[in-house]
Amino acid sequence: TVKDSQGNITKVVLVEASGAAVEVYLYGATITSWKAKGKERLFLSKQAILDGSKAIRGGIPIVFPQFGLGKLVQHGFARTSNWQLLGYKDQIDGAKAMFLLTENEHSLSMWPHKFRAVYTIRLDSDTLNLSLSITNTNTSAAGSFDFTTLLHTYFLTPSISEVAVHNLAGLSYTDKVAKLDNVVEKNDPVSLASNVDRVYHNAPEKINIDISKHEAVLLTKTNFKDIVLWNPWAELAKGMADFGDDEYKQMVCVETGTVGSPISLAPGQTWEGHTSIVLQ
Ligand code: TA6
Repeated sequence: TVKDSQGNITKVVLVEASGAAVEVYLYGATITSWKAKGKERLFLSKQAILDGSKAIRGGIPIVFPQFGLGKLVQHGFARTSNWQLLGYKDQIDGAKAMFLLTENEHSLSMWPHKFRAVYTIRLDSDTLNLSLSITNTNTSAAGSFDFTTLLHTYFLTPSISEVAVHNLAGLSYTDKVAKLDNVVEKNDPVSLASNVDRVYHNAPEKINIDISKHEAVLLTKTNFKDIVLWNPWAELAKGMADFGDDEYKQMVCVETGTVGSPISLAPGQTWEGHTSIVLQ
């Protein structure tokens, strides 16, 4: 654990027996690095702001309780909240860390609900397993709430031109660039050669991603319905203070979330979603 001058933990470095490692900022419970088989697998902007004043540009920000624009701040407050470290273990069969976020003055000022979010990271030699559970801890019967949620994963690639995302053909997607709904994906695999910002609805549990000519990952999801595919490309990159003008060439966001339609929880109910990234 890394502490600040007041002795508060700001970052956890989790190392697994094979040498695989993740770095997690308690700010947003944001994974900022995942090294496996000796290589960094996630993109983190060289201009990412890491002092807690803005969501971290890269790694795996947690989007909760709102994906995108809406009543709350863009992508909700989870990624800009200080989570608590519940505990961590370097286990023989994998290293594990758990983080907690509950309602607080900041969240209640935007979203009048009591909740408990528990984020579990489990690391094996070639796999990163992520679980997010959300419990409605409101007491009154009227205390149901809806939310959308997503793991905003930035994959590192040597070149965006080598990226190919499989298993999306035939899906209906919302194209946020063309501002079109119900577009049917005809390509298999999908490659990116311009600004892409799409929500693929009801995507399969297994998505094969060619990261480059020589590397691939298998992204699996349970209880996350949708896949978001995003690359800002050159124009939008220029307008992002925490993102280098050319960094769009080294990243692709392939995100697992339930964003098309909200999840509803009555008091006492829990939703849990899982995502794993396996090196191929
Ligand atoms: O990943 C999809 C998306 O919703 C894009 O529309 C883009 O806004 C991106 O998230 C990044 O959002 P941010 O608030 O982190 O700049």
